[in-house]
Amino acid sequence: MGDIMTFTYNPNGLSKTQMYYDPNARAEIRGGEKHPSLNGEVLFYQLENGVLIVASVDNLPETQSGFFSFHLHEGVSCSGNETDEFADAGAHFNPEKTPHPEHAGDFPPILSSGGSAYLAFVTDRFKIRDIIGRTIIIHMNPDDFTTQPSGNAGEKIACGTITL
Ligand SMILES: [Cu+2]
Repeated sequence: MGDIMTFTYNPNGLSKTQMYYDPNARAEIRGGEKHPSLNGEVLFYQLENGVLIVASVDNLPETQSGFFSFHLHEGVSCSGNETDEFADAGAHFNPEKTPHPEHAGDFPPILSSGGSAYLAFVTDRFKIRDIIGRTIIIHMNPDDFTTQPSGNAGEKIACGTITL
């Protein structure tokens, strides 16, 4: 992957990733009513052996652990209702009907540093063509990777729709 990304280091930290290639898909993440300043971007790059996912998020709320569950959900809308702002994001993307955390949509958690987070990882659990229109969700709690069906992830605090 040395080919695909460069990092620029400066005294203030690591700058946002710069890619040589345009992403194949992206999702713009926006916080819900309780977290209006929360925002982020998730980029998807189709590789030969999987999908490279690069996420940057700012203005995460302060929590004890600093970890937030991060999933790809099967629903195609960030709309919701009074009790769950992003209810229409639905369940985790799980075409194989496996238990959590073997869902295709199960991601590594986000770690906040002073409200900001950055992570990059590769998953071979889906192809980009399978996920266009679906939703990326950040939850309030860390994922315990055990509880069914969603790791006791808690409230959905931010959502974004994946577009080409
Ligand atoms: Cu989730």
